[in-house]
Amino acid sequence: MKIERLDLLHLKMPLVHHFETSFGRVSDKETIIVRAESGGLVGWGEAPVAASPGYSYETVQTAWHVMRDFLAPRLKGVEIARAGPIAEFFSFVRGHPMAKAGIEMAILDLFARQERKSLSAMLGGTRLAIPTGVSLGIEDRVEDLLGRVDQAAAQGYQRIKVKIRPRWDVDVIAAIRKRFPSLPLMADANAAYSLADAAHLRKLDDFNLMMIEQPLDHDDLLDHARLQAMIRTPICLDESIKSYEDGRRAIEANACKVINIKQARVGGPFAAKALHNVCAVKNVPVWCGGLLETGIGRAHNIALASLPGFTLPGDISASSRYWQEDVIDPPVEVGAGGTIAVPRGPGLGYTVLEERLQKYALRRETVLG
Ligand code: OSB
Ligand code: MG
Repeated sequence: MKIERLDLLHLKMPLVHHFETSFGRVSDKETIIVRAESGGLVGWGEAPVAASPGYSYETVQTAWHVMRDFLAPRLKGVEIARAGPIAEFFSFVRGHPMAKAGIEMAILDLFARQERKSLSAMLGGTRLAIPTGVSLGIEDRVEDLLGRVDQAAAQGYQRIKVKIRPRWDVDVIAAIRKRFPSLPLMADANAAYSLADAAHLRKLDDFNLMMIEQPLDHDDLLDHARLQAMIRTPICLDESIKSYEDGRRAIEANACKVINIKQARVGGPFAAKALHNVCAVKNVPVWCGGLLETGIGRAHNIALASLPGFTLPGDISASSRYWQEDVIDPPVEVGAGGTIAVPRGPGLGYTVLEERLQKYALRRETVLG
């Protein structure tokens, strides 16, 4: 297959509720949708970058630049033999995993449509439905967060993750545990602490958390290994795992007991699958994380989470938890048991609503063809 045309769309979509983490609050999600064309078929991907470099160094501007000026030209006239790690063509570009992932997803979708298989089938997924959870941001008042936990539990989510940061941590978790003694609960610090906070973080051991996600620096493994030796709560890494190799090293270094796999963060669906495979061999449980994706990135995440090693509920929630109107039809829905059905149709398995993309697009450019 040759990619005949590649288009980028910069979207800005209003969130139904603001989302606050230790690095800031957002009320809109900016993202890049990738549209790839070949042989009369269209494939879709998403580079779920943000407007600002808070979670990672990649932003809409850097990903646009890297895709337009380096990655897309590399694909010109190239025959891609089969669905696989397209990101391998991109090894001449250091880093920028989200830019690479967006293109790899779109090409995987193209192959899936050509072969009339679902994304899940293309990746080797085995689940018909995936167990899922929700990620709740920092609020102005603890009462507001308790209300949102209440609502999410009633909607059936199988576990609830709350964001923490210094001064919004132990007391908040204690308040949630008091109201919901047996709720499957975890906390995500988004790199807000240092090893000097170990004694404070150890207080979280009293609350039976499933895990604490990324307590320390975004590119650290050594201090996470030290911290894990000092606390009982299992450490899950997110920001620290920027590639398959990072994941392998983290396991060897005992820097974590769980890994949050995000295909955008590790460079694409095939690197994500490889990481899932090594974690299965090493008995490290994994779950599928998210980056507030539109329905397009969300469909890719659902397919990834259908692989057998994704045993823990992830951060793939219903479209309505983020959007008034999603860019796919039907929207992603969570059933009463806290599961999402894995679509069986070819490719994404959802219809992309091009007029919605147009409505939320700030910019569109053909970067190949
Ligand atoms: O750390 O997992 C994270 C959202 C944006 C950036 C980082 C993170 C998150 C989430 C929400 O926790 C995941 C989602 O619901 O898509
Ligand atoms: Mg996280």
